[in-house]
Amino acid sequence: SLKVNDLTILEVSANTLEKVGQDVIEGLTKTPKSLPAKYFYDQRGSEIFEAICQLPEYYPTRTEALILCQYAEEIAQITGTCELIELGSGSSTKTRLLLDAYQAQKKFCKYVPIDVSETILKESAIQLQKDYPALYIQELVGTYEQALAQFTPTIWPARMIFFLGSSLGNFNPSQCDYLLNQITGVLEPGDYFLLGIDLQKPQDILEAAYNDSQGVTAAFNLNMLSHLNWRFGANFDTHFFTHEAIYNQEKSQIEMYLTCQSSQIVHLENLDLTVTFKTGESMLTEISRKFDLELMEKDLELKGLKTIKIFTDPQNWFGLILCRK
Ligand code: AVJ
Repeated sequence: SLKVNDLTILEVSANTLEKVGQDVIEGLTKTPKSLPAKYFYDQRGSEIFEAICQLPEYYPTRTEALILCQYAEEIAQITGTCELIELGSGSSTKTRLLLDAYQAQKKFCKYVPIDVSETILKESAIQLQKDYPALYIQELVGTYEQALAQFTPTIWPARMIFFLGSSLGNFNPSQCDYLLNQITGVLEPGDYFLLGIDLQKPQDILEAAYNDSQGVTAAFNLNMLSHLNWRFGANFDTHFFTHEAIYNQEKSQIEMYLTCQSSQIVHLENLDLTVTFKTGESMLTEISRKFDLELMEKDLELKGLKTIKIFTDPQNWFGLILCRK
């Protein structure tokens, strides 16, 4: 752990559970090719994501913020003073709605933001500490899996893990099971879990949200290749790839692809890997599942998480589930 501007930054060893880049090797050597969505979030990727959140077509962020705005007080009332652990905190913008509610009720909390992007995590924590002087902040750099493996029982009256923005939607059903079990494992009976999920809605609205007219989502998708270039010494030429996002009705998920427009040979020096792309070959970079609230409630119940309350917006576009172990 190191001290920066009076903030303690715990860095989870990137090597604890998987060899760095092993997932990239696996994704690029299978057919069809795919890459884990976490590689979107280097510094630039996190910045582009912030821009996505402001897009007129991208409804999830503002819809979830609206719900939080309306119900944060109630959530703070229910949980009381607690240790707040956020998975994928990014800029912590929506989190402020929760922190405001706890502060207004004089419930002094500890906040543990977790993110793979160290820069955005540090910058946000410094700004948060200025705005919430009584808040004890301890940020964690790492993947959800790495970070969750660090927790031991808390000395705080309760703990609430929260996972906003429907980032759970990036995981397929078996990965979801693994993550939800890991989350349950960090909670003691009486602790809370707050989950934000994007809900099923007409295809045209969904596809517009991932094919914005300004091309910000395309830049976000392509940036994953630039990220691999600096992190793994790769030589992807982003000019040869194009962004695609389609809604898969059967699986109720948006699928984002990078499609190669001419045949390519790409070398990833640090991974000792060479891969070839055929003309027109598509690589899956993200799934974004659109959930059903009742099914999710049942799923959580099976994991030992009992739903206390469900919050939604008037259009039922997005849902927040508050549950207790
Ligand atoms: C942050 C993963 C929830 O799936 O909607 C936004 C990421 N990808 N536009 C999503 C994303 C393309 C976002 N999550």
